[in-house]
Amino acid sequence: LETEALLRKAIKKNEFVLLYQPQIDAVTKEIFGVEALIRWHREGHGIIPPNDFIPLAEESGLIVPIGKWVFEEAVRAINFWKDAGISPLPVSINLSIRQFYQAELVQMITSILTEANIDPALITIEITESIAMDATSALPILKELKALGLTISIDDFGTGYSSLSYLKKFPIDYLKIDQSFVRDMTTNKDDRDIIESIILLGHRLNKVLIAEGVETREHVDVLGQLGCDMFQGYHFSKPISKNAIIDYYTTFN
Ligand code: G
Ligand code: G
Ligand code: MN
Ligand code: NA
Repeated sequence: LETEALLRKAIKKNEFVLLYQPQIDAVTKEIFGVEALIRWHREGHGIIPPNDFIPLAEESGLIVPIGKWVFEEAVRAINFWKDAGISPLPVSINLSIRQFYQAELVQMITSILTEANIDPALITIEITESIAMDATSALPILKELKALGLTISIDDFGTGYSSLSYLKKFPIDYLKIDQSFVRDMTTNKDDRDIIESIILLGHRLNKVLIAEGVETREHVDVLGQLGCDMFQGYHFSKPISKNAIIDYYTTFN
């Protein structure tokens, strides 16, 4: 309850910060889009990573107002980049299952996009396989979001307790290859074979493949040979501020 009160205060005091990690096109090597990743700048305690407060935000339901703030801030960033004169950058936003239980998720997203005059195609929703397995609550909402023009992405692909059947039920555009497979892919043949198989499966189903945790030049080379479409990881950039995204863009595009 203590931390819950602190989270409430953090919302009021506007202590959350959104960082953006570049996603790189494997062919052009240009920035294609970004993933939004939240941080809590807690007074007197420095920067708190999401794994240390998102679970509590989910339990307490505070993920709903925090999630709303994430959308508002992401949309401000899109317009900020637009004003800076760089070509539109799609933003991927992580959604917790708890956010699918809120009645007005679609309404909330629609009104934020309409008010800011943002093309829905610039927003990608990232969900995990466990959310996809909760088909009764997630599927109708994802279909609505897809119909609005948003892009749907499966995060941490291949690591959840799930069956592959959701791949045909859900309107999925992107698969994100989990960083646990990428980490050892150059030393562990099983990991490399799993990645190769995910890419074959994904492409056969017309999905765009994004590799996470791309840390080395060797990762880039092997993933490129395997046909991966996009890269995200420290080899290119850590998550950075919306100002720094402009510097990144002007340096590399
Ligand atoms: O940035 P970092 O790698 O520390 O993120 C850790 C986890 O926190 C990731 O699994 C990510 O999905 C989650 N996360 C980051 N930002 C958000 C957010 O805005 N909303 C939700 N629900 N989860 C987030
Ligand atoms: O679970 P999700 O994929 O949403 O979270 C991604 C997490 O991975 C974020 O916390 C982000 O900071 C982190 N991350 C991003 N790139 C790399 C990387 O190249 N290596 C490692 N170890 N972590 C990364
Ligand atoms: Mn993610
Ligand atoms: Na991931």
